Formats: sequence, C-alpha cells, structure tokens
Amino acid sequence: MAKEAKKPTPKKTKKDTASSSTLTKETTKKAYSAADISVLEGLEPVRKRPGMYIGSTGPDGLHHLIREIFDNSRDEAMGGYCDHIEIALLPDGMVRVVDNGRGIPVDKHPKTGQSALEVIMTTLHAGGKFDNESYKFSGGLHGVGASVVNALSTYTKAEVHRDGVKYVQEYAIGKPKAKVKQVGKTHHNGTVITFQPDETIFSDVTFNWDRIVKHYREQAYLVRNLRVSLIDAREYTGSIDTDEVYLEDLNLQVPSMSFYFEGGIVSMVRYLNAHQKKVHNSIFHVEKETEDGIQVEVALQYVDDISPRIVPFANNISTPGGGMHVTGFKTALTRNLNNYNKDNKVLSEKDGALSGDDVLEGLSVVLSVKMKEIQFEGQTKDKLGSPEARGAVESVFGEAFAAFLEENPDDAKAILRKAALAMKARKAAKAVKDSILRKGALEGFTLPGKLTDCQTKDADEAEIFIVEGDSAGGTAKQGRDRRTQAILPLRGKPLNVERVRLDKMLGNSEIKSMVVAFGTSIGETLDIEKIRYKKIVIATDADVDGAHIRILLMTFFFRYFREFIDAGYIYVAQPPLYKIKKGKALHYAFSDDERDGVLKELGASLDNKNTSDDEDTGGEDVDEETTPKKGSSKVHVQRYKGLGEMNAEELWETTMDPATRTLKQVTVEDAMEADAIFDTLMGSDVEPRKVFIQNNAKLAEIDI
Ligand code: 0RA
Repeated sequence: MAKEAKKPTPKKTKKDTASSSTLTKETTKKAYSAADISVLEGLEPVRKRPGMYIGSTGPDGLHHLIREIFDNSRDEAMGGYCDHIEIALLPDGMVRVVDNGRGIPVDKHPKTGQSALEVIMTTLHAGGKFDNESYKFSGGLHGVGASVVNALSTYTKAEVHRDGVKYVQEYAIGKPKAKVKQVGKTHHNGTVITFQPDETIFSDVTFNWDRIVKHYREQAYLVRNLRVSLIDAREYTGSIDTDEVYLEDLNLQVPSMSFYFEGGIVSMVRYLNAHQKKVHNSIFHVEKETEDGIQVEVALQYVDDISPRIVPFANNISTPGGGMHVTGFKTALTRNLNNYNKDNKVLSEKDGALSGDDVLEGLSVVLSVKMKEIQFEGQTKDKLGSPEARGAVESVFGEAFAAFLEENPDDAKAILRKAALAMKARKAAKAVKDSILRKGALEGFTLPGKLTDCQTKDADEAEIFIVEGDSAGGTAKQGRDRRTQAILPLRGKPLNVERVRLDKMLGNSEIKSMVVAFGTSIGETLDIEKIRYKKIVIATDADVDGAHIRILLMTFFFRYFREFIDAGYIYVAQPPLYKIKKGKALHYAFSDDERDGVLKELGASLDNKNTSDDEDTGGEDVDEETTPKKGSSKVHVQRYKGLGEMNAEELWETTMDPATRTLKQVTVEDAMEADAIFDTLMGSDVEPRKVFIQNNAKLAEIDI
C-alpha cells in the first residue's frame, strides 16, 4: 500500500561522493559459534521486575516485545544478511516475526552441551560478553532481547532455517518444552519467532495497529532497501498455515501493509515535505563513518514554512528530545550558511549574521547516527547523551553541506533568502519587544487605557479579570471590589495570530495590554517577581466564541507565561448558566443538572427540556416560563449567554465575590490541551476548525 515506487535518487545530492563504508564489511564472514556465548543468568529476574527490562508492563512494554525481536532481525538486515521482515498479529494475542537473515545459530555449546538457540532464548545475556563483535551498533546486543520476550510470554516458538535444515524449539514462560528438534529440510534462511505475551504480566495485551504501523514504517525508512511487512490477522477466523514462512504469501484478506524505501531517509524527507512548497528541489544527503567509527547520515530540504521539522535518531531509536547529534548539526548548519553568505555575499553585510533559529525555519531534516556504547539521557531516555556524536555530526555534515552549497548555488541562494526572511522577522519581533519594554521603563509603566486597575499594590491580594467585550467589562467594573479587583476587557478575538511570530503577537493591542498590565514583561526579560496580580482570571462567555477565546488565552499563557501556570496564578471564572426565579426567591444554577435540581425543589419542571438542543434561538432571549406543579407564583428560568447579561450585582454575587464564587485553577495539562486544540483552530486547515466549532457549538448551546 504505502510502498514507494522505485525512484531514481535525486541527482543533486552529495550521496555518491560522501558515502563510504557500511556495516556489511565489518561483519561478513565472521563465523559465529556457540563458544562465543557466555552464559549468565536465568530468566527469573525478568519476570520479577519486567519494568527493568522492557520499561513498563503497560502498552509501551507490550509493544516493546515486538521491538526486541524485530531489532534482532533488523540488525541482520543492517549487517547485509536480511532484506525482508514480516510482523503478523495473529488471533489469541499471538505475534509472529519472520526474517530471512542467517538464522539464530543452533550449534551445541562446548561446555554446557546446550544448543546456542536454547541459550539465546532462555538466558539473560547482560554485560556485553555476548556477541559484542558480530554487531556493532545495535541498541542492545545481538539476540539479547529474545530471551526477555520469551520470559514474558506464556508461549514462544522459535523456528530457525539454517543450512538447509529447519529447527524448532517451543517454550512456556521462558522454559523449553523440549530440546531443539530438526523438523525437516528448508530452502529458506532465517528466523521465525512466535510469541504470546503473558496476560498476568501486562495490564492489557491488545496491540495498537496504528502505533505499530507508525513505528515500523519509520524503521523501514531507516534501513534502506529493507522491506517491512505488517499483517493484522487478529480477526481472521479460518486456519492459518504457519508452515508458510511469510504469511503475506497466503494472501489472507486482512489489513496489511508493506514498506520499502529505496531512498531511506531521503525518502523520509520527501514524505515529510510531500505537501509543502519547496524552497529548493534537491534533497541534500550525506552518509559517512568517522574515523572513530560513528556513522552519520543526514537528509534535508527546506520548505516554505515557519516551523522546523527535525527528526533525529540514534542507533535507529527515535530521539525526539534531541541531544548531541542535533546540537552538532545545528552548529554546522549555522556556520555553513553564514560562511557561504560571507564568501558569496547573497545577503547584505549590514544585516549581520544568521542565528541558529533563523536557519531552522522551514527546514525538514532527518538525522541518524549509529555508534557503540551509546548513552541516552532525560526522563524518557529520548535524548542522545554521547558527547562524541556532536563532533561527528558537525564534521561529517558540515563538510558535505559546504560542498553541497558550493555545487548548488541556486539552492544555496534560495536557502539563504529564506533564512534572511526569518532573520527579519526575528529582528522585528525584538524591536517591538524592546519598544514595549522601553515604554514600560521610561513612562513608569503606562498601564493600558482599557485597564481598570485595583487600588492595592499587593500582588498577593490583587486579582485581574480578563473579560470578553466592553459590555461585560462595564458590568464587571461596577460589580467588582475596587480595592482588590482589576478589570481588563478584550475586544474580539485577541490572539488570532500565527504561532511563532512574537512580533505580530506583540503588535496586537489586546496582547500588549495584557503584558503591560501583568507587569512582568515577556520573553527573555520575563520576571515573574514583578507580577502585579497573583490571580489572573479568564472570564469568557459560555458560547462558542467564549470557548474559542478561552482556548486562545490559555494557549497564550502556556506558550509565553508558562511560569504563571506553574505558580498557580491562572484561573477560569465559573459564571452560572441559569438564573431561576420564583417570586422573590432567586437561585443560580451552574449546570443543567443543578438547574433541574432547583426546579425539582421548587416543584416545577422545564416543559421543553431540550430546548437548548433543537431550538433555534438565533441569539434571541431564551427565557422560559415553566409550569409550576402546584399553585403559587410562576418559576422563571433565564439562560445566561454572556457575562454582559448579568447585572453588576449578579455578577459579583455569582462570579467575582471571593466568598461565594468558584474559580477553576488552570493546570499545565489544561493548558497543553488548549494548546493542542489551538493548533486545530489556527492551522491552515479549514476542516478541523469547522469540526471543532461544530462540536463545540453543540456543547455551547446546551450550556447556554
Ligand atoms: C545471535 C547470533 C547471530 C544471529 C542472531 C543471534 C540472530 C537472532 C535473531 C532473532 C531474530 N532473528 C535473528 N537473527 C539472527 C549471528 C549468527 C551467525 O553468525 O551465523
């Protein structure tokens, strides 16, 4: 399905001149035998502390099992011994991984008399004594993971096709059921591992197909010319003939995919940029091993976009946290482009040097390093810590990219012009920011005219209400406690600006007002100690626009005032949705349930309960008369559409009075969620925005 057609590699890349040795020559003809294996431990520790070996017993750990087996097969592929791996999900939670590599060795160990296959499948080989020679760059050591998978599976079967003979051994919870058996002849070479994850170990043994597709597509990109087939036969009801090596050949009518990328990471860059306008047509590529044995491969292309897409790997493991390889890359990229500019004078000299951020705008780059004794860092180990990687990438990439720029002057110019644009935007942003800061300093804090400030200067007791629109602003101003409560009304949608452009952000008067009112400045000069209010309350209406503005504000705080959120300074006001009146008695309800409760108490019910769903209110007043069940005065239910509909007293009583109100404190999780929704709303795609508005319009209507 996602198979990429064989395309000629782009002609302008540096690939041909720069690529050098591959893994193959390191490993070929190095005969492997059972004598190389030093037996270490049984598998009990794995079952006792699975987390130590596979990270967790949740979904991550479960999916990790497939990786452990796949990585062995992939290492065969990287050694040049294997070019097709198939992963099949079978009924009963069974997984089957097939390769056409050399096959796990089966010869007898001279001391123990055990088959190497059995040792590999049942022994924990820690400490690097095992097979350190035959494969250099594995995330672990060759064959190591198989025993861990075996230990955590109720059933495992290893089938080895080697030297014309097929060998089989089966296991239960890591223990062999019998000795390794020869079961016949074969023309195939390779290994088939079938296993069933232990339900008593894993919280859930359901594999996520999408997750598998995503990960193994990526692996196919990373190992050029390797075919990775995926089959989801979990729902298949017929019998599956597992004497067939690749189940793909059975043509079961089940979901399946096959990935094969002749271009490797060049194909990945092409895929990342598929729907973007390219700044230059060629895709730069280099692949080279340094003298100290670090392999570096980089592919990149600029597109007409703002954000960079940096996709780094270390030993074929994704490192979204970046690290040394990314640092080395950025250094070389910035230096190269500045050097080229100096020599060729593409940009005028007075513009100054391009910064690291300038040269990243619109860049799609896949960066892959492979090395021995790798170190990962960070809480999730998604960052490359090995310092040698930095210099390796800097020199391999730097040298090749300099040559690329020299050989492709049109591309070089296009890239420099793109970076110059980024530089201009950066300078504009700085100018605006400086002017705001200067203004604040010189004019002794000119607070925005729209702000109705409070009397107290004590930030601990001061609160600022950010309200939607002048009308609500007016009411809030009358209703507030003027000693401690400040009001800042916003007009319209305040933050309808692009993601990274701080200049545009600060050019927006609503944003500027907020920043000045907070008193902390923004960006590098942000100083939370200077905050003027320790409660910043977002008070928007209970409709789609209100929801939209609330999300925009939360996103704004998340991106620029994260410290405020961490300190617990950001709140969302909780105004009532209904006013319920019976005679002189007044009740507020903050939800539909509450409303119904109040009505019940008053002995009344809404005649038309779902008015909100199907009634086209068209912004009309939606007051309702309800029928009192027994006697007396009528019950009157009013739905508040906006804060401006309340009078000052009502607003104070329900939303602002510290003694009676509820404020919802915004957590980082809330803000992150808003940030994600923001992308949906603000992205150039109209469709997701429409869907959001529709989904929320319904919500808002029900809530009004
Ligand atoms: C240990 C040594 C050799 C290969 C393997 C393990 C191996 C393990 C797995 C697991 C799945 N597929 C695999 N393919 C190979 C080296 C073999 C040699 O030198 O002949």
